[in-house]
Amino acid sequence: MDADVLIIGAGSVGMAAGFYLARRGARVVLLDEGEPPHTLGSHHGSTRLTRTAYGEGAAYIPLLLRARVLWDELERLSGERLVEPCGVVNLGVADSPFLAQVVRSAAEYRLPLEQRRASQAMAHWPGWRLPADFASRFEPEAGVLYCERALTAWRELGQRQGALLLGGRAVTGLRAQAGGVVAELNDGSRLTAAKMLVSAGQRVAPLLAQLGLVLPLQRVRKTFAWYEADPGRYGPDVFPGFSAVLAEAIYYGFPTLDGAGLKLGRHDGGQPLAPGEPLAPFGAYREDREELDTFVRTYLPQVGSFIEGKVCHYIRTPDEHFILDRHPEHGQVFFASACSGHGFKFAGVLGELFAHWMLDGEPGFDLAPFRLARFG
Ligand code: PYC
Repeated sequence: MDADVLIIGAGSVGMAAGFYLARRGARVVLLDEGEPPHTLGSHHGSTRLTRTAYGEGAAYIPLLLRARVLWDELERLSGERLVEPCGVVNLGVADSPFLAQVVRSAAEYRLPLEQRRASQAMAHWPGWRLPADFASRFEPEAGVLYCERALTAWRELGQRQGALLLGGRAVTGLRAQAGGVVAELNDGSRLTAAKMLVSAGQRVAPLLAQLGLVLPLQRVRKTFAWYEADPGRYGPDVFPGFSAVLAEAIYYGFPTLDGAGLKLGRHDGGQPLAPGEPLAPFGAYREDREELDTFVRTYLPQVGSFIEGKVCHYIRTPDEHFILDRHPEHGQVFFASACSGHGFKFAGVLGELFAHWMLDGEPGFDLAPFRLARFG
């Protein structure tokens, strides 16, 4: 065998898993089509939100509590600043299901949460202009993650523990055999391993199809952009990261960090893409700029001019919950997919979880809500 564990896709979850597996003494080989961190997957764009009072559902919270511990540990181990502790405010109409779930999560897990009506929120954060029926749910212990720095930290720490990262490699064929897996690569070589984690973003569905599994995934093109913003009004000391659930759309954003400008993206919507289809550049669609500018003009009137926009993709499941599973017939094959645009904050805990699952036989968390079988 060339490795104890082969990881296909060294993006957020794959790179983290490589580190946690190598730290446990496993012989790990990671394959990636690019040289991560890169812009081909779901880990670029500088920043991601991290939140624990989770509007997406209570099933995520045990994972998020562990994730927080691991982000702090990764900062210590790497000596890099990875977390900006600016808090995150969730905005929307007061009785929206998302805000209600944030409040329930905070109550159940005793997480600090500050609740304000629209007028109170605007007095507290004068950068916002909110409709009168809006409310804010502010989680002071939440914040912003520096995503590419985190990838680099896992990569360097994993390599120091002996993990082998092979960039520029695509898998052209995949087979499960007694006691292991075989991967054929685009350079004509083959790799064998006892176990495998498939965490290759848009490639997960086509790769697992070779092992007889159908995943109900949709890839979508997404956009985000930076705008000029006064740090005195929109910097991390005075303006938290945010999610804004409107009747017609969901937006998220970040304070201006290191002078980069306020970053804004739309979470829902996007243009459907086939696996492998190139991403049209920012500005290729009229709405790329229009929907972000409209949000800024309406809700953040003191934010200045557009600076630049970028594109990325989400891989979505129909219910927008993750798929974290093990092949029902080939138990040596594990897969993590379709974090549906809200997964980066979980990368460390998922990497650790897969390391435990592959080495000890147990993931250590209840993964029933994230199993592929829920789609029938
Ligand atoms: O915080 O999970 C998040 C998020 C959603 C979209 C972008 N970030």
